[in-house]
Amino acid sequence: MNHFMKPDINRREFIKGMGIGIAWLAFPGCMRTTKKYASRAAGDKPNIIFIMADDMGYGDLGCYNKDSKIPTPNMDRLAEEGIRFTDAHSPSAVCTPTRYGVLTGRYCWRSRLKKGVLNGYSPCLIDTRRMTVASLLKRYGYATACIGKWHLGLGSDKRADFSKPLVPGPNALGFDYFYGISASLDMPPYCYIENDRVVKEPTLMVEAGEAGKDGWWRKGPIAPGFKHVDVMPNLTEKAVGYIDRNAENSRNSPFFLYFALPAPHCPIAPADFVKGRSQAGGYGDYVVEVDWTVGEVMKALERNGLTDNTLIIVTSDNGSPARTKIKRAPYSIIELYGHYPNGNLRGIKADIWDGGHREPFIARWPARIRPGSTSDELICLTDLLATCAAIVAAKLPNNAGEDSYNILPALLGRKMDKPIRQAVVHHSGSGMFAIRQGKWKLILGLGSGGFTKPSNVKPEPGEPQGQLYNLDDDPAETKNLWAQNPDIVQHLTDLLEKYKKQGYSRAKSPQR
Ligand SMILES: [Ca+2]
Repeated sequence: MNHFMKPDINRREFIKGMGIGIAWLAFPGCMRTTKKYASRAAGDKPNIIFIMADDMGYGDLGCYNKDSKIPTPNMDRLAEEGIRFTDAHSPSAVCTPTRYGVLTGRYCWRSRLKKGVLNGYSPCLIDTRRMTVASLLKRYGYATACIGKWHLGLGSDKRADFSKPLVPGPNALGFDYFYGISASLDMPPYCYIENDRVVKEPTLMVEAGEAGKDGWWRKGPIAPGFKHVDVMPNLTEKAVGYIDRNAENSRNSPFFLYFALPAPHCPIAPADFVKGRSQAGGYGDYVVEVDWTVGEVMKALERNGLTDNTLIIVTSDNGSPARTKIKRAPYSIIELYGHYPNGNLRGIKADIWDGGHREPFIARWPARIRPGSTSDELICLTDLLATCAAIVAAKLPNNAGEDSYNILPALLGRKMDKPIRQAVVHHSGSGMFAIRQGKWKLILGLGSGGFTKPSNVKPEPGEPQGQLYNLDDDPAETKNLWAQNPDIVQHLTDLLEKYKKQGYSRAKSPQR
């Protein structure tokens, strides 16, 4: 099979395309009033697929960066058929805390994890009494699945025992079905897990991948037959199989698929069929594989007639590390290939600068979202929970989604007189804070807070204690305006303190 054949636009597709246009004309009111929207949504809930790549940058996709050295035709097409956000942020610049925020609608720094990430044996981070996107949607009749990289901890022991049931895990947090891997693909144990059991026990040992090479991973237990290079195609097959199996039922009981890809995080392990497809080395080829996966999901929707009423979102959990002379990757994508994985943004994965956490964010839902649109609305991946609540016309309980805003009005292109979010809080790999409101971004510290050196700089006496940037004039964060704008520094510092102290940042106070 040629995985890169352009999909044929046949007559059926053409007529379906016409249908989308007619649907728009039939429901013009749904664009203007939330009430009308909600009443229709209650009887016609969309399937929801949330695809999150791992370490894919803002500048990797052609639709975000015309100079990208990586062909991403499927994600570009998704953007053409939906909406592309230019100012979307992951709540953290590293893996675990972003995933916590996506599923719970709450900033992870409010949990026990104040910096860094979990490992493959860590206990479950999310309190099982807490609402997740999956448990909310399940309550509203959805079938729910998590496929891919979990990285939110399994079990309650200090160190998980993979020969025993891994409880609590995704199944305890609202997912009917889980298939995937414990953590990042460079973290042992290397084995697949289905629901709460390993598919094959990791009874063998594998040495660490060679330092400085694309294929680097940590030494540790591995299941017989497990190959890193197979993981992306296997997970894609599982996700597509899930869509096929649920297609028939989805008219009565829609599905939610949280599909967390392990690529293009290291080990850089592109499948043979994508090798050489990009002009950005193995890393670029692995992004091509991400794009292939998105294309396979789109095809599965098409062949099952589910495209129109499925909301599919594609994003990433943090910025690209650009393999920029960090730890085990002593070379630079930028220097070797002239490819800028985070576009013109400053910094890389783990940093507090936008390169660490401003993400590609594409949403397609032909029944509702106007094709080919873009939005510069400031949003955060924690917004998934409140947005899903709005889609199923549910009221978010007071003890859930403390940092989640409903971005449905922005997805639907409604005219708004003020921003949806009051502000977004950013958080770096080492736990440095920043807060963004309108054009202003305040960073509570000096340095990157992440992988770019220096990470943390102690201010000299009389020097600014942090960084203040005007992103309208200076999107690359080059001119620190802290000293000139004490009022703005004070206002944003106070707002961040308020969010920390009160335990939430969304519009309405959760009552406890
Ligand atoms: Ca990541």
